[in-house]
Amino acid sequence: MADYTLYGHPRSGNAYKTALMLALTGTAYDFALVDIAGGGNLEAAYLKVNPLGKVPALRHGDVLLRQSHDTLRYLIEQTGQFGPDGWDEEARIGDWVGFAVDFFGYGLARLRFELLFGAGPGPVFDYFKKTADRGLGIIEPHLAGNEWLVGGRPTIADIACYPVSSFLVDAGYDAAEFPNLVAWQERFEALPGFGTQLELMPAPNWPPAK
Ligand SMILES: N[C@@H](CCC(=O)N[C@@H](CS)C(=O)NCC(=O)O)C(=O)O
Repeated sequence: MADYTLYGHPRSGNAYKTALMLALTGTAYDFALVDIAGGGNLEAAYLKVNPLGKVPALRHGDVLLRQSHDTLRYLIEQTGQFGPDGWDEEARIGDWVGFAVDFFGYGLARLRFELLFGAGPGPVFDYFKKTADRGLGIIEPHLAGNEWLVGGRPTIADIACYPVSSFLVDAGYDAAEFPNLVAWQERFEALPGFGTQLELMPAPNWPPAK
């Protein structure tokens, strides 16, 4: 049994952030599948782990974390990897960790959800597309002159942003229009320990047959 247990599901971009941080830091973990697609996150057993009924959760001994970004910061402390060098970098990393929520979480992730699991194109899709477009309009030019989001090396800024960025095509975009983002994704995917959502959070019968 590993010291860490990750509760998650391969549909979840937020759980993928934690799974990537564990994998990229070489931290062994047991994976506990929470069936968010079937409502398992709202069952009593899981609500004892996370009363908010969301994934991820990360257990490490007596420590129980229920916010993906806390898991990233906690694992910096535990492993000494992917962290900032000083307060200025910490603040810039915070910008991108926030960006991952504000523009990718409420943009790309919603579009992909609508197209794959929701109502498809329509007013909800159009509403979130404005946010997704704004986000892509911020990150694409930033990556024109930067190999990594902050400080010239991979940090939790990249780990926070990569998961939902990988939904680009499923969210209805043409990857060819975002060459800097795609080049950054390729650099990220070449990091030792990288795995896909399904590799890091295996689930039988996922994705569902269409
Ligand atoms: N603030 C949380 C958000 C977690 C979250 O939204 N998780 C989603 C999956 S990406 C979830 O569990 N959704 C299931 C539900 O709300 O029913 C974090 O960053 O960890």
